[in-house]
Amino acid sequence: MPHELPELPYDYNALEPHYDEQTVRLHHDVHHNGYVTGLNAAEARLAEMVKSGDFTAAKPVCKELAFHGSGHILHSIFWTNMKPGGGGHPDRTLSREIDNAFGSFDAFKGLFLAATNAVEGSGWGILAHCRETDTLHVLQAEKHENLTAWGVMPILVLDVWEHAYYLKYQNKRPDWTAAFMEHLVNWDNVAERLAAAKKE
Ligand code: MN3
Repeated sequence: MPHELPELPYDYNALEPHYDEQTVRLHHDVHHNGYVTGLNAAEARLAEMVKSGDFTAAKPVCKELAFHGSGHILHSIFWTNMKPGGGGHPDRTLSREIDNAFGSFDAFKGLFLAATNAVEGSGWGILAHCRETDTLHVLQAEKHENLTAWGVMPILVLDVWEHAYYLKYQNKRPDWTAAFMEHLVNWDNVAERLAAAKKE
C-alpha cells in the first residue's frame, strides 16, 4: 500500500500568528508530500530489486528509505504535536515523567530548546521515549535520520529545517523554537504518544 499524505488536524491558518499560513501550506503540501512521494518511490525500487535479484542499487535505495521514511514519519508526528492555543504545561502524568528525566519542566525546556537550536544544518529537536530504560531523552536529528538512538519512540518533534520557519522567522531559529514551545505544543498529543509508546 502506498503511503499517503495525512490531512492536517486543523486549517492551514489555524496556527497564526505563531505559524503562518503560507509556511504551513508549503511545508505540508509540498515538503511533507515530497517525502511521501520519495518513500513510495524507494519502496517501489526495493520491490523491483527483490523481484529482479539485482541488488546493485542497494545502497542508494536503503539511504532513500531511511531519509524519506523518516521524513514522512517525523512530519506526521510534527503536525499532531501542534494545536491552536497550544503551549502551557503538560498534564500531571507527563510532568512527572519529565521531572524524573530532566529534574523540572523548565530544565527540560532549556535542554530541548538548546539542543534544537544547535542542530547543525537541517534537522529536528526530538523528545523520545526509550523502551529499554523507560525514560525520556532529548535528541537531535540531522536531516531526518542521523544521530538517532536505536530503540526510541519520538513523542515531540520540532522541525528546524529552514523550510519550516524561514518565511516568517528568517535566520532567527530560536524565535521559531520559542514560539513553538510557548504557543503551539499540543501536550495532550505528546502525553497520548508517551502512553502508546509505553504500552507497545
Ligand atoms: Mn519539514
